[in-house]
Amino acid sequence: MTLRTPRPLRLGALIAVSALALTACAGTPAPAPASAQADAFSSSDVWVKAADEGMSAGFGTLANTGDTDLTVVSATDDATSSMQLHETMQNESGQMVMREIEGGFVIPAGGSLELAPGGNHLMFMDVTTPLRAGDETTITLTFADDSTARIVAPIKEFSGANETYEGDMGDMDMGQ
Ligand SMILES: [Cu+2]
Repeated sequence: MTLRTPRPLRLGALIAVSALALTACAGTPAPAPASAQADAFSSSDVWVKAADEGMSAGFGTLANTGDTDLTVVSATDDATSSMQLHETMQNESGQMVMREIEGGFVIPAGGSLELAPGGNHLMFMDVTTPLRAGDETTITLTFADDSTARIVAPIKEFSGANETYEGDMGDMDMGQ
């Protein structure tokens, strides 16, 4: 009898210690990180057009779960020596031309921005590592506050965009 009684006591002591540890943990003041733009970002169905060299483009949906607008100011991908954020506009002679968008891609608060052939897109300016259909490539977006988000995008054959971009590329070279 004398041997048994200490047991529940010890258990009780252990429980008390754990409770204290938990309290201490929860109460520890964590450094409050400024809410980064990248935290509110998500993407879906992002894909990149297959290309061995030259130009290519990335498309998909960029979404913003936050309550303020998100701005993508730049993008990179190891497969291209440079990347631009492009919009497609009709020029004075009625031709559709693409050009670097001023002010970056703005993803509205609680909304999304569609990147699609013939519209806004991530422009691979000079593919240095072949983008092969079936592979994946990693795009890094940088937001206005310097936070970043990575998108792993599948590479797909897309002949339609090829036709569109051949004409656009000529216009862009001339506009340079
Ligand atoms: Cu473009």
